[in-house]
Amino acid sequence: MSTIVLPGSFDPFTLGHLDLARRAAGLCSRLIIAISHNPSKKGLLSLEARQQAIDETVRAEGLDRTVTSEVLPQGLLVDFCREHDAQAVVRGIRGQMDLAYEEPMARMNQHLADVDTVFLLTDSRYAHISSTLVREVSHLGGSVEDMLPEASRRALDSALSSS
Ligand code: COD
Repeated sequence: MSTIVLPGSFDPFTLGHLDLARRAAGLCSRLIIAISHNPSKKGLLSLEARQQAIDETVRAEGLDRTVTSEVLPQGLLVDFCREHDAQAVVRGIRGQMDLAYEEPMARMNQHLADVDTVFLLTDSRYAHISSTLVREVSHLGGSVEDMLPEASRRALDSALSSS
């Protein structure tokens, strides 16, 4: 049984993330979406709200036989991979900037625990979408409806109305 971990902040989980998860799920028998608090990013949704939106989306897309989600505990991603018997991490590459950000992390995870990273090139329909820009656009009153699955839209609306 092959297991791959898709780590990320997913704040919120976008159509780009969904496309990545769907394609990664096709490469393994189990895909774990690991939701992380990234200290270098200012968060909006709680980790629980992100997980709920991901789980609803995964069910709605019929991916729940292969894809599960977990909140990443504090600590190293490679320890999480070891605990879950995962052979690799998967990450999406939208362009050169993503590659520059990902390369040292992938090398470090390889060095620490022999955990490889599989990179998937983002579908060009989603290459301009990032959670950071989605948060900014929606915060400033712009529409992000066509960038998010339904459950993420609801989670974002609810977080914005209570912030
Ligand atoms: N289309 C396709 N893929 C996309 C899109 C899109 N539109 N947007 C984002 N993605 C990809 C990203 O490239 C990334 O691969 C993945 O989706 C998740 O993206 P984000 O932005 O939600 O996640 P990040 O980059 O904030 O994730 C942070 C990590 C989980 C990498 C980080 O917090 C971490 O590694 N934590 C573990 C601690 C650790 O082990 N540290 C040592 C690392 S060497």
